[in-house]
Amino acid sequence: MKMLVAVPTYNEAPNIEAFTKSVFEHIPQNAEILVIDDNSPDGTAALVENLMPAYPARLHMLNRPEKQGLAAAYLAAFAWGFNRDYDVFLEMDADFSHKPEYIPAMLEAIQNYDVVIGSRNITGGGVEGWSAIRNMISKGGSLYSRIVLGCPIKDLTGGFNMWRKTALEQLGLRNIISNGYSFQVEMKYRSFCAGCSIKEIPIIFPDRKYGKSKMSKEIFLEAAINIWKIKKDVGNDSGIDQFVKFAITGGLGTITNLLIFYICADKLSFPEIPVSIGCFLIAGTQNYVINHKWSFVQNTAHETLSVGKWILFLGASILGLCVNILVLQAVLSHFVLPFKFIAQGCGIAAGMAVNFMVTKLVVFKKGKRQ
Ligand SMILES: Nc1nc2c(ncn2[C@@H]2O[C@H](COP(=O)(O)OP(=O)(O)OP(=O)(O)O)[C@@H](O)[C@H]2O)c(=O)[nH]1
Ligand SMILES: [Mg+2]
Repeated sequence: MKMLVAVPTYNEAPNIEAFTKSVFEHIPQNAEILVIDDNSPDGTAALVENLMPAYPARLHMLNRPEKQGLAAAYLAAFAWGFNRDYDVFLEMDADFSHKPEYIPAMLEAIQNYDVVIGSRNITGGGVEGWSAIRNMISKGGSLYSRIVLGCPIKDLTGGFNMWRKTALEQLGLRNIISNGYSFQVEMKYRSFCAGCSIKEIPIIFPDRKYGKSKMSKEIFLEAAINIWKIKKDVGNDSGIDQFVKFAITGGLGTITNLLIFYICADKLSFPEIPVSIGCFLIAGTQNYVINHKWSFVQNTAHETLSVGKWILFLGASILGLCVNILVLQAVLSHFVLPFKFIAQGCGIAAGMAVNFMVTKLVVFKKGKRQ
């Protein structure tokens, strides 16, 4: 398998030469390195250019005009690599926190997995030279992300990861929403949701040797909030989750429906069928809004409420209404009931089953975003 090592750099002049040499010592002959430099003021790019003749056709660089963040750098690297014949991509920091010594073990593991994660949080892995506070923040951050996302990966935040090209192609890279610290979390969570096979191998992660850390309170806070956006945007909507939410939404709609029906049909003695239609329109609108905002939110994350979809939703519900009315009529004509709304309840139950299937498969059908 042919590998591309992608190395984003911003002010890594003190590290980049020794780092590049060390990586070349640990990768196969056919593997290559791509440095993505965002016009580092400290002249990182010039140092890479000086090294290029020593590694003909194996050391590449993407020069970008300004600092655009880690995610943008990696996405550019993947796009660059997709057009060439690499099978495997490795993400790596240039500051020696990701030791080149681990690359062979990762390459071995990628033979059998789609994704290989250099993990600080499994037996044999860990960090070196971090204060207790920083360690606690990092561990807490990983645990927090795992719980919020319901994702079993132990090191969600780390950036030393190897991907098969075929895995990257499944992630929907065009839809990545993170451009900071949460980028790595999002990438891994997307691979988990896409059903990729994932292997964590232990790494010891020393603090950067030279240069300044870019971590700050603001970055950390932004990442903590982003996790929720990622969950909302990427999360696998298990059919069960969706059904439970749809049922709760339907339940609320039913209460609205029955209440109006009871007042109009039972108390005011209006004819049942027109009342049922009125109930349907009101409860249907309520259901559309709640389903859009909640039950099917993962499918609608990039859409606003729209008249078109509302009509489609009501159209889908018309089917449910037809079933509703048929059942209502059947129950009314065959049973003697203390209240007519009981028959309407039966109608709603049957109509809702039809409604769910059509709503899920037609109205809130997942778009072609992946
Ligand atoms: N191209 C590019 N590289 C970046 C950017 N921000 C950070 N990097 C590089 O990405 C790698 C990881 O950087 P960060 O995630 O900021 O973490 P760090 O600065 O290493 O922080 P510490 O490890 O805590 O010192 C390093 O090689 C950085 O030089 C950016 O905006 N553009
Ligand atoms: Mg670092």
